[in-house]
Amino acid sequence: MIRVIYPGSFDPVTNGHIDIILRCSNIFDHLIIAVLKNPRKNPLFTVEERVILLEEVTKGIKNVSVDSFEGLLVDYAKEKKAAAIVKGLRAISDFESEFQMALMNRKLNSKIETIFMMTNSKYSYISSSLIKEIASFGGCIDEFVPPIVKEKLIEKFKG
Ligand code: COD
Repeated sequence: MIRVIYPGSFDPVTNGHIDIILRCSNIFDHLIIAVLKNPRKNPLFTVEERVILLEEVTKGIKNVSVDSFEGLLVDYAKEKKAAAIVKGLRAISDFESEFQMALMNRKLNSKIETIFMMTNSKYSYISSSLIKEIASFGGCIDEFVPPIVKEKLIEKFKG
């Protein structure tokens, strides 16, 4: 049984994240999507809202579950008996920070591997921050997020 963790902020989940989730669900026995509770960040969606959105958009995928965590990712991975951490890579800029985090995570726990999934070129330019910015100015985000996420973004910016 190979269980892996896909960690992130997911503020909110985008089609780029979903593509990585779907591809991982075809390779591994079980994928845990782990939403970081980070008190130092100022997210648009609460952790609970982000978890609900992820559950909603992945409900048809049997070997995927959604959870949240705080503290060090390597400690969470150990607790969940995960074989590896999965990260998505979009560009060279992602690589630099992800490379640093992968090496640090290995230093903190030598048993945990980091696996990188190359972005789908269709989604390579999508990020949660850009989507939030576009939505905040009333731009069209249909191609970038599932309809439920679009709906929640519109609600947030109306408020
Ligand atoms: N295509 C492919 N992959 C994508 C796309 C896309 N369009 N968009 C995002 N991704 C990937 C990202 O590269 C990332 O791997 C993942 O999806 C999640 O992305 P985000 O933006 O939602 O989440 P991040 O990058 O803010 O998450 C950072 C972590 C939560 C993973 C990190 O901060 C962490 O591990 N924190 C825990 C504390 C800890 O252990 N710190 C020490 C680290 S060494």
